[in-house]
Amino acid sequence: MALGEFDDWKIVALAGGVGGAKLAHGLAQILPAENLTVVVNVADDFEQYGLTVCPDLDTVMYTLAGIAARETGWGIEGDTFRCIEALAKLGAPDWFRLGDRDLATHLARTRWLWDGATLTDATRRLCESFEVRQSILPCTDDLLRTIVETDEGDLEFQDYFVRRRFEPTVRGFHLRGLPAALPSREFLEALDSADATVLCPSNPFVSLGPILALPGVREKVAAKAAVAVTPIIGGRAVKGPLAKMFLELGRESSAVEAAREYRGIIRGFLLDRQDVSRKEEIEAFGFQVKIADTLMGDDLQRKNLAAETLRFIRTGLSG
Ligand code: FO1
Repeated sequence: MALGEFDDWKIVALAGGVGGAKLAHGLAQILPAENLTVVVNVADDFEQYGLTVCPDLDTVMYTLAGIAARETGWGIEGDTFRCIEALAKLGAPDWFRLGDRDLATHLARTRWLWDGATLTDATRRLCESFEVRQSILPCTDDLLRTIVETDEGDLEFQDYFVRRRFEPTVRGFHLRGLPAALPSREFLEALDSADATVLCPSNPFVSLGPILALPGVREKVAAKAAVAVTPIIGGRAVKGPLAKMFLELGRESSAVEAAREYRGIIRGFLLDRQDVSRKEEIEAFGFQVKIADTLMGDDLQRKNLAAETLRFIRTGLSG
């Protein structure tokens, strides 16, 4: 790839958990740091031991800092778990595995929030400490929480996802905090100054859904070039419960159904090579479709997919 091919471009990436962080890392490898803003889901944040835990923000931050745990994608590589083990001995909950160094992040953030900082401010301070030069923004500074409606009743997101290992059958979702929650000023400004928006391969219901549900966001994203990268390859989610969610909601688990969620928002969709036979169905939504290798195993695959995504926006989108 030509050095500096995308130097004059400002991109907003919308991201959730591990899949979103990987593409954000690919974009970070090819865009000047000041030209990339990653806007992150906060609807799976929660409070544990009185601490504000923001898993998606931290996953993106640790990934861009190059310190994310390699095997899981979340937490810090090489972290120890002495505090949570001690907490378990005291009878405190240990189902959410917070590492010792990771705990420092939650302690610092919670302290700043108590002192009156916004989540945007706290995230900026953390990014400075971890030497992340790209801008990472929570999508809102207001309370926004995904509630998963299941056959066992309504569950808070991490209760469903980690404590119950996404076993309950999903019936639907709603967001606590809407319609009061607003996109942050910084998020809206980033959208205004961006050339294009990339919807990372994150769960459309529980990762990108909450960001797009904030008042005015859909319209602003749709007003410029926006593309999404498929979160489903060959009917399977690369990670997490998306395929299971589609089936439980009575839908097919496919890239077509994922693309359907972005009607009226995006102009282009990156479809995995494995799913080339579904291309026309996605084009029928009015999208341009680009076939690509969307699995991001290593740093080079992340970078290549990011470059393909930006080239698609630059040369492949009409109108
Ligand atoms: N996911 C798990 O499945 N089990 C965990 O114990 C766990 C701990 C954890 C700690 C810090 C953090 O930032 C993320 C953590 N995650 C854990 C991941 C997280 O719950 C999910 O990846 C996201 O919320 C889904 O996007």
